[in-house]
Amino acid sequence: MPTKTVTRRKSTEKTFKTNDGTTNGTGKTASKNSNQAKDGVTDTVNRKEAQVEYKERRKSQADSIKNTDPELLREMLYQMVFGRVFEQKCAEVYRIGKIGGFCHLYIGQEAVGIGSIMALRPEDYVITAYRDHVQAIIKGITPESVMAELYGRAGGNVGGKGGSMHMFSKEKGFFGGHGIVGGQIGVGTGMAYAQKYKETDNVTLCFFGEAAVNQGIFHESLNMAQLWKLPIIYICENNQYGMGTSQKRAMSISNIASKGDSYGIANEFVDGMDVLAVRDATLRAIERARKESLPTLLEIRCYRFMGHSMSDPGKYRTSDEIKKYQERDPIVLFKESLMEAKIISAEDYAKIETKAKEATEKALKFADESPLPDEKELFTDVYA
Ligand SMILES: Cc1ncc(C[n+]2csc(CCOP(=O)(O)OP(=O)(O)O)c2C)c(N)n1
Ligand SMILES: [Mg+2]
Repeated sequence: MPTKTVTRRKSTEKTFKTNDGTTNGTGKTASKNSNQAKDGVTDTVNRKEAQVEYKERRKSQADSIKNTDPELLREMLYQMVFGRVFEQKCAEVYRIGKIGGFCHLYIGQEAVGIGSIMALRPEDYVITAYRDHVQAIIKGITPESVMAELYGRAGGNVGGKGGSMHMFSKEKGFFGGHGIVGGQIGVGTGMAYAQKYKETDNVTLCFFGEAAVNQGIFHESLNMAQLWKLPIIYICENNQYGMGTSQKRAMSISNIASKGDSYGIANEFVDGMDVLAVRDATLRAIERARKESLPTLLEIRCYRFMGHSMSDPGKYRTSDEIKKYQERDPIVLFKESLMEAKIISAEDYAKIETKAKEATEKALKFADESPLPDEKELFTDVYA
């Protein structure tokens, strides 16, 4: 039988008003997709198109730069460069066996974690999946303790017993590092419930990949978050692949932001190669969460430059596709925008790179010198 799919599609994708019409905090229907991607957006290999997009991003960054503190802009660039250098080193030392087990890198996605987490206050919470090294550092866990954790040493933030996927610090409000796809969405929703129950005005950022959206926990959590009006920002990092499976092959409706409409949750599609677009969208969501105690779903479109993990042979995508996205590198884009706005010079950038390399070396030295966990730690902190 020939396949015929289109006729019912409109009705599944339309937006819905919440019961009282305003409770999603936008004052209108839930969808706020002004820059919503059309069908499939950026996943065709077309270099010319990529260059045009790059120029457009530069223009929009120039506008945001005018409204942001130059010191903060420099710090954001430093953190992005540091995240990149730190993880390039992780790949290097993994290959010589200093890091064992799973290791998922964030290279290419830095703008998402840095743009959003740097918009928070220290008392706010973050919870994420296993691609967690850079996000943990931005939330305040030291690079030394992240590297030592990767090395499985006692100086790691969970004493060397968690490893790459399980960075954690209650003091810093970073609640993992979770290996079960989607598991953190339910826990994060509970964290936001606690923030509200205790009458704080703090918020939770809950990160997950696009593959987690197909899990039941995503839908159950979003329903509860809007029903109970929880101060949570769900950040779907849509890097377009779940291990070796492209989103196109796994998801019936690729417009993830619009899935918030099913639960009356305010939602936005965001360009994840543009750190300032991420920051601006997160600030809007934070305000909604703090002032009105309402959730938001952000779909942040990005791309991972490395494999799913260090053991991924990467046969499911072409090198041309990867190159196309590397041409839109979020760090290069931001650096060029800051140079054009005269916020940094070429000399400043060279200093930023040197500082990032030195900080990475310091973390490596700390990890190398940190002892293995003591034998008596074998049965502490073990719950199952
Ligand atoms: C419940 C569950 N099913 C399957 C897996 C195996 N698995 C590990 S990562 C992954 C892909 C997840 O992709 P995505 O959520 O898009 O995150 P990304 O790796 O792209 O950051 C899968 C299927 C798992 N860890 N947990
Ligand atoms: Mg993914």
